[in-house]
Amino acid sequence: MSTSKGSAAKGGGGKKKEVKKETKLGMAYRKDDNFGEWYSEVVVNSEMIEYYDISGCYILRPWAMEIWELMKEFFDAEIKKLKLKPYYFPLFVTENVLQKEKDHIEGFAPEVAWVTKSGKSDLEAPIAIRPTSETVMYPYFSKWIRSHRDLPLRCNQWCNVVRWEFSNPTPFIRSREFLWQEGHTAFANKEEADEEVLQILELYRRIYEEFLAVPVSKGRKSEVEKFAGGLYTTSVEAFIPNTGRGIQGATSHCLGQNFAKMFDITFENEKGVREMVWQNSWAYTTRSIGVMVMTHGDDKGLVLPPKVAPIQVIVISVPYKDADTTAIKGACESTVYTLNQSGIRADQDTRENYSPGWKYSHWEMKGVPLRIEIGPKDLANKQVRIVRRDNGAKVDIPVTNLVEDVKVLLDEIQKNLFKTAQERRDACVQVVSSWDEFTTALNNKRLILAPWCDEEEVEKDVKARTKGELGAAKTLCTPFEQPELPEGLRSDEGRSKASGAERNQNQANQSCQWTSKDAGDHYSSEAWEREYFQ
Ligand code: 86X
Repeated sequence: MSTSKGSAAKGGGGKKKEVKKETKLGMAYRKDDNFGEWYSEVVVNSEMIEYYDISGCYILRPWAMEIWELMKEFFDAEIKKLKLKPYYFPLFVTENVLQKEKDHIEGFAPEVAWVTKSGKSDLEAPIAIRPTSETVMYPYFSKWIRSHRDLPLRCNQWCNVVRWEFSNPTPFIRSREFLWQEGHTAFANKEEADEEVLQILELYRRIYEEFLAVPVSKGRKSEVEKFAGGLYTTSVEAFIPNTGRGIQGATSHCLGQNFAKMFDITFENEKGVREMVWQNSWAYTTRSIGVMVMTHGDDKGLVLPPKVAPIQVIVISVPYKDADTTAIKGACESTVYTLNQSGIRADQDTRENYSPGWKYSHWEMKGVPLRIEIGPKDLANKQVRIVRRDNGAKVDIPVTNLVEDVKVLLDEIQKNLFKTAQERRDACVQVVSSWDEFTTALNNKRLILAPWCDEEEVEKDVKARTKGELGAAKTLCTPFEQPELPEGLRSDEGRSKASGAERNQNQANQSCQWTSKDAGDHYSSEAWEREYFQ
């Protein structure tokens, strides 16, 4: 069992279920009773995570790393088509270079971790561990880019980064060290940069929706929530119904020419004139795994979408007394073999010291999409029994149809998980048009779609006014897909001297913005909050 290290671990009120005695398996907490404890328990019991003796650091076990690898495989193949090249830049950065970006680093400074010693002696100067790699990479962009022929420059690296967060660490969601890919690109003009921002954002949407089966909304960040070092920020935003909080899934920035100025990244154009490059940067992290766990997991544990399941089908023999165990074993083996041959990730649990019932619970806990049971009756009938993890449905299928039927089932599970998650999220959506509706919806854990003027002052006012025990309102993004706005909210009639929040209500004149309670995340909010509210 996990300790209560998880963020949402507090909150109480969770009733412990009786843990099955003979097996020591099963979940002690229910998802709807105590979401925080439930989450900690799922990630540990499914063998994704092991807690570590440094707060905010976690061991990622194969069950998590294999999911990460599957996503990585997809993403790498896609960005290769966009001519991205793999790089690896060092983990360390000198204080001097880190300070080059000082305008943006100020708010983040408390999160930077430093190495100050080797052995017993102090280093001449402390060295920072990368919290992100702009300052590590861009001095070399400046060196490598000379002429328009050197553009575009497109690099991607898969690595770890460290941000020494102080609030509520949560496995995958908010950890002090995490894995990500960071893409950094430079172009000769803004149009090419703009195009790439959206190409990458679409890949992020596909990772979430097609692989993790998590519905997300694509959109543009507000001026307050965007990366301050850039021109504009786009993101995919997910929503966790249990907490009523939106969560940033990934982000794709157009940096404009800000960094080109800071790091002197220029090129000579066709006419021999020096110009500054246009840059983008984009990233998604292991947080995506946590969002998937929260979205699909249930009271039996993890539920994995087939596309990211390290094992898609687990085969378990059910040898009743007096059964021909050798024949059953043989059938299990050939079932796994046949499935593997057609590219399905299947395995069998041959452990003899565990009962079939124990194995069912174990693999349910780990979220394997399909379980195949083979017993004497199945053998006699030349069939296998298949059980779905997502809805518990059981079917007997003839072995002759095995591969085809399994493929159809895996496909159905993938679609069903997405559809169910989408319905759950959509049920939380509320379109509001007044401040009263807004605060009520916020307290009801809604995902709010509100008319929004995107003025910094207004956004801060809304945050300040909603800041309380339950968590301040935080804008997620202005979705690219906009609803029809009712008459009266579209124009900017009704401007008044009212305070920010009311002004927003009156003045909202262009588009709707997703808003929910603030979850806090790796990317920005904590640091910004410190800046704005102290
Ligand atoms: C902002 C911006 C950007 C590359 C991305 O979002 C995609 C990938 N980077 C990251 N950011 C910081 O710049 C930052 C800096 C320091 Cl020093 C820090 F401690 C934390 C940070 N967090 C976010």
